[in-house]
Amino acid sequence: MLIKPPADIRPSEITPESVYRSRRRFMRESGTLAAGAATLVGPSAAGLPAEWLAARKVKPGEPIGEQMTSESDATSYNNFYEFGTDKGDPAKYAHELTVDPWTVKVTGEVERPGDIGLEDMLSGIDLEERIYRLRCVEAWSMVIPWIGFPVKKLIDKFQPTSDARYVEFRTLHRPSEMRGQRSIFSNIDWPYVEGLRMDEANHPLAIFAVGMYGKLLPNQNGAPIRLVVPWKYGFKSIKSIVEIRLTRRQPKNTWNVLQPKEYGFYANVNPNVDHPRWSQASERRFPTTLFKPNRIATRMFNGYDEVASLYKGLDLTQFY
Ligand SMILES: Nc1nc2c(c(=O)[nH]1)N[C@H]1C(S)=C(S)[C@@H](COP(=O)(O)O)O[C@H]1N2
Ligand SMILES: [Mo]
Repeated sequence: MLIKPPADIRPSEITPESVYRSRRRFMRESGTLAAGAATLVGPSAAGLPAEWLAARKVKPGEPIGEQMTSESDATSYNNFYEFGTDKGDPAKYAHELTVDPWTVKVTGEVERPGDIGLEDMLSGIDLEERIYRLRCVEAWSMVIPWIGFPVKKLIDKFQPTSDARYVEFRTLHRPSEMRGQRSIFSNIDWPYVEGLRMDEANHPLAIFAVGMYGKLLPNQNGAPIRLVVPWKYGFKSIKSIVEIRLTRRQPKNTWNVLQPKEYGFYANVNPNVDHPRWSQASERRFPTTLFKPNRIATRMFNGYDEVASLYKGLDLTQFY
């Protein structure tokens, strides 16, 4: 299975906008899209009680002067191969996942390893909104208001040892509720895994998200907790995390294992290093239509220049 090359045409582009919209409305009303809509609300949909977020102060995000992607685009055009390979599959099928209760195992090079319930894990952690660009390796991008907190805040709670050099993250493996994991066409070695160098994980821009658009995360966006690393291609931002392991050695990461020539460990957004099958110099920024593809130039580190010092002396064409 390959991450699909940037499709410059998608259904919303070849169908006049009004027809597309009314079809979507029809599908929603007739229940075809009920999954996507339903996961936005409801007590158990996101692994945390619905009141949980309402009861917490969330520091508002700083505007970035770029148009925000609509909530409906960000929750209906997704990559989450556990639920299928089509962009619409996660919104259709992610409601089949039960995310309540949710436990995260923290293990490896930490003084205080353990299994911990999500609510306990997040107690005492301040939430903030972060309005970030998300740049998929397939050359489309969005601007999404996440709600979360720095990765470092959580990892520090478990007291990394001096041997901790990397952080590995694992997604839930539950084929009974994740139809993509049951698919005979999938060649992904589940669970989906990702990793960061310790200094990357500790960078203040790297966050765990538990919400978006002022609400708990919908399942298709990685409920109840996912990583968001805005200067890297989207596949690094692993969803629905159940295990965090601190390691001495560089962890495997799913897309690198599948196609090492095409997807690296670092995966920093880089307009100067093309994917072997397409250019990374530009991207389609949502909203995009046939008449307005909204193609914009891709920026080094996705515009987050403050991370450049992490990669001093590293040849980014070799360590892509
Ligand atoms: N577990 C898991 N995490 C994942 C993926 C996936 O297939 N499985 N897809 C990744 C890719 S390729 C992208 S672009 C982002 C998309 O996040 P979004 O759907 O919230 O926009 O999730 C990433 N995290
Ligand atoms: Mo992606």
